[in-house]
Amino acid sequence: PQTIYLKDYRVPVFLVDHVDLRFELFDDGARVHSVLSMRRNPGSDSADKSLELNGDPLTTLESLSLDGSELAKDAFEDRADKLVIHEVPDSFELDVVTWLEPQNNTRLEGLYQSSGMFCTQCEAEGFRCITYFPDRPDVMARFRTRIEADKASFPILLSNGNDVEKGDLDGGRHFVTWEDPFPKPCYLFALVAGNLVEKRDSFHTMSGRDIDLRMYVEPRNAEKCEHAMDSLKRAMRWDEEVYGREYDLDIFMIVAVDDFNMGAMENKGLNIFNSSCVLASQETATDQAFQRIESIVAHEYFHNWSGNRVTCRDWFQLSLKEGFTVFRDSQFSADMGSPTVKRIEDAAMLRTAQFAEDSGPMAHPVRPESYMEITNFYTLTIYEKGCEVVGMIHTLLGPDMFRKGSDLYFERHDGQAVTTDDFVRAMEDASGRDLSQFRLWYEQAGTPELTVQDEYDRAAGIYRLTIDQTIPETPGQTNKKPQHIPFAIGLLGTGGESLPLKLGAGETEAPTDRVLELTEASHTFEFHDLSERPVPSLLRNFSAPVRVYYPWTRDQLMFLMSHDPDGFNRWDAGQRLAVDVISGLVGETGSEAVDSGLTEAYRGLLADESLDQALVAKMLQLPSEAYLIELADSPNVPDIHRAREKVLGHLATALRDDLLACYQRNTVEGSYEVTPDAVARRSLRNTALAWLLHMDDEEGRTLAESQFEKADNMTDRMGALRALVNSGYEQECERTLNAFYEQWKDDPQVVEQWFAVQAGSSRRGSLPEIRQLMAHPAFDWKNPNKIRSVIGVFAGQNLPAFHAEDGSGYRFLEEQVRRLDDSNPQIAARLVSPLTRWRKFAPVHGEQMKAALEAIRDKPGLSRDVYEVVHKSLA
Ligand code: HT7
Ligand code: ZN
Repeated sequence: PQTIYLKDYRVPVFLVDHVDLRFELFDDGARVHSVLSMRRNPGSDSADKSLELNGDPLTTLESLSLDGSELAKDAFEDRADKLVIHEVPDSFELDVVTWLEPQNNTRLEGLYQSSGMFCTQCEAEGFRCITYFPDRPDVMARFRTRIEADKASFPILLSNGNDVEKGDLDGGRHFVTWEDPFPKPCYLFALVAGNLVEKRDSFHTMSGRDIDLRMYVEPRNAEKCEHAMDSLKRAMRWDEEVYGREYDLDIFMIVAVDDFNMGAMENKGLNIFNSSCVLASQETATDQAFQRIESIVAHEYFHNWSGNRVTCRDWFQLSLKEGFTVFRDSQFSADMGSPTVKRIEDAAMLRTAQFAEDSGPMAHPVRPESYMEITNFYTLTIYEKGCEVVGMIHTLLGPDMFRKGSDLYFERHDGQAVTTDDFVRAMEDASGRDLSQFRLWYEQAGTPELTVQDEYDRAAGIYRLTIDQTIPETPGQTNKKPQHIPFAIGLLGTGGESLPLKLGAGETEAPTDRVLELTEASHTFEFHDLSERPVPSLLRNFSAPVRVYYPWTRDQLMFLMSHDPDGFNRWDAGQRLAVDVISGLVGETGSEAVDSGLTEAYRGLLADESLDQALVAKMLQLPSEAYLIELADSPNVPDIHRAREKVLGHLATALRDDLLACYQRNTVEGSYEVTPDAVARRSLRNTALAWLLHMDDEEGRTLAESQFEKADNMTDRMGALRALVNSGYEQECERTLNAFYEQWKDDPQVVEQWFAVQAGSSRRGSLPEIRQLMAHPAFDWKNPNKIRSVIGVFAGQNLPAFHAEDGSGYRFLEEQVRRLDDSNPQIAARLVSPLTRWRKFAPVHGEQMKAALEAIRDKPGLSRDVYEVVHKSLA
């Protein structure tokens, strides 16, 4: 496969002003008529008379005419993925007819069928599977789309924009024509045809317009739309209030489909969602799912400005829209719930998974320099690190200047396809700040490492912090330059009070919170007028996506856990303490004691009702196995698993009474609500239950069974089920799993949760059990959600089984990737990910992981998607 380089970017030679599409949808395929009004780009420097359009080998070209005359066979070349017309005038109309087979499209890109309905997925390069087109985001055109289909089977026909015409046709068929007034890249094109129910609502905008809001779902899901619709309205209001952005079309539509490669897609005016990311009812979705839906609905809606009105010049700029939009949806979720908890969740995910990506063979900058298959670059680095980069600009500029910058960005670039550099320039121009060094965050891959040393000069009353910065090598990048890092800190006195941070000797008034700006490889900061040695609170609120090394003592960590006014650092101190305790037990086989400090710290958390219960719920979660693995050198996963289980077992035994009391105290009265307090209470109860069942406590078992029976919501039902699945109560677990399945077998989203709770359990998810799940009638190789909930969860969450000493977990994944590579290469490439870090693991594991990668590499006809991941991992 060919590598595409950013340095080779050239402006398009031909532009498309208008696209007129006509889709004829049939049972055995679809015919697409496309009329493109094209003209030479005055800004291009090519004197070449030929025109190149992108296409796909699975699409058949039926006819091709230029300005009304059918082109002779020798006037063009129909290569597998390209159509080259040898000579075209400077301005012309091109008529293309293609034939596709959506019913056989298992890749789920372009036009395909899901549960009998037609739908599209065009980002990143799916439009070329529908018709020949200059499929690149800097070609923006106005689209008019006519859809024709059987009226009884497909009463609903949707596309972008406004419906301008509809009517009946012969043979029981009908049509609807849609017109989108906003020029857009073809990746934002969408079409849906199906037998769907419509849920309507409306939104009154800040300028007084009424927007028609519509959700389309399969009839069985009619009662699961309310939460998404409410989330949408909250997001629309929030974007007006916080960013001054109003919705532009008269209609905004959301469609739910079962078969979808990712979470959702922001097509102009017609967002398409994976059912699992939009449908919810209290009986079928957990609190986490409710929160995820709110944030994804908001994310896709926010793209209307950050992505659609202002889009990417090329796919190297993907983070321009994704990083900024994740930042916007994180701000939104923080405003809707608990900002500290949201920050903890984001940072935990980043430190576990994005840091791993950033130190592995697929590490790439937020603005990559090259790729083979762009779908492999929808990564945590582009999304989450990209979000952190925007967040650091927000921290450096402050909220008011940041808003001025975003206003300028939207105003300056409305209707354009631009670069991350344009975004940074708007921020600079609005604020007057120089962000030239900051741009390295977009260019250099790898997670910066900060080593912090301190000394206290009692006689002078000065506390010195020295911070050294290094950025590790990543593929293709050595000798990195220091980056511009906002480093938020505070200092605490022995009584827990926040001390003034006086950076100069003469400073009288000083804040107790400061953002230090690191720009050099090493900095020393002096804090004056300190009568005692303070305890440092470093990188408050996780102000930059970096690793911090400082030799905290366990006493300091326990102190910060209970005194730091920064909620994030309270949580972080608890995590560091637990990591230290668990790491100390890895590989030990005797009956080493677990530090009583950790037990007492947790006892304090369980008992203190004056604390923010949402924060307590987070603090009670032990560091995940994935995070412990990420922190370790040459990790032995089964050893890490055993050490963590040992600590959990010890805590559960020592804190039994506290856990029972916590369980009883946090019963949520009244009707189900997804408020931060109710979510925290359910989380606390379910954590207490999980811990009790971890040591097979009889009272815990009774509580779990009764909670499962009586629950009026999925959070509690799933909490009880998960606790039983991870306990030694095999019969009770079996009975409950069966009862659960019997009750919910007709609901695919619930069945996915049923698969996942088993596949992710080290007690229930042995390889033979995983194979049984895959042989279950509800498992479906064509449905990405089922693949993710069994194979993805096994390899990503059931770590001791995946990393079994005999290598069976790796061989299993190899087998599944090879199988999926033919039907859905995007999903296959994503599944390879856990194998890619083979070099990190102890050789006994690493060599077996490498062998699995080699076996995948050697599969005949390997897709470009999997090829790229495997070859880069083995390089
Ligand atoms: N912008 C959307 C990306 C997306 C996608 C990319 C590749 C293949 C399938 C896909 N489905 C959706 C999602 C988002 O970030 O909003
Ligand atoms: Zn997005």
